[in-house]
Amino acid sequence: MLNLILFGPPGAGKGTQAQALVTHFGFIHLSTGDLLRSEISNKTPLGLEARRFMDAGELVPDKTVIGMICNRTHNLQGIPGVIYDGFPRTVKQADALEKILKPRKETINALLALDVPHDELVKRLTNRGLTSGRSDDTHVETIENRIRVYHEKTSPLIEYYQKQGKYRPVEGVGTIEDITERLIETIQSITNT
Ligand code: B4P
Repeated sequence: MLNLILFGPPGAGKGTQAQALVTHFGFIHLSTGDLLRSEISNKTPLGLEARRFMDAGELVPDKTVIGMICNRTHNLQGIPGVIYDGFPRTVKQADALEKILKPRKETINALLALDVPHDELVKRLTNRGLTSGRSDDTHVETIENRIRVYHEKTSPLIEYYQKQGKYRPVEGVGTIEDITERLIETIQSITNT
């Protein structure tokens, strides 16, 4: 079973592309952002805690997110692969994911990293904020903070997976279809090696 991380700064298109890859390959899509938003709309204690961080453009604490992923992964069997979208976002989360996969004799096969310039990220998220109702897309200061947090806490994962020979950069600017095509080719090159 393939375990792929769809990686990139906020607004890089992780959620958008994950859906296209699910359609193409039949993967399961695990998005921590979607799981957290569902907890918020169900007004669970976890959602109430997470909301404070998300509204400010900060990361939700590792313990909360890791616990959520553990609950969703323990019975994943008989599928071609999993796309982790928005997880891991810290080195601690990456270490936890390895510990979850190891007893199943699995590992992360690749970090598919969408490369998108800063101004394009801000433009995409601001546009989404006009219709999504997402509080973290509404104010440009929050968007800028999310991008800052990405550079500080999440981008070190590039080196983490590069050292393991798993880093696969993918150009993230262009039409959604062109980017999907690039990702499909990259995934096929991984499965053919
Ligand atoms: P996420 O839900 O993961 O979302 P994201 O980073 O905003 O966006 P994504 O890259 O998926 O962008 P999308 O495809 O939607 O995180 C939200 C928050 O949850 C985080 O800030 C954090 O607080 C919390 N969180 C989540 N996971 C966590 C973790 N592991 N640890 C701690 N906290 C965590 O695309 C964005 C927009 O661009 C869309 O409108 C889309 O239509 C558009 N777009 C996409 N591709 C395009 C293209 N090629 N051209 C033009 N526009 C495009």
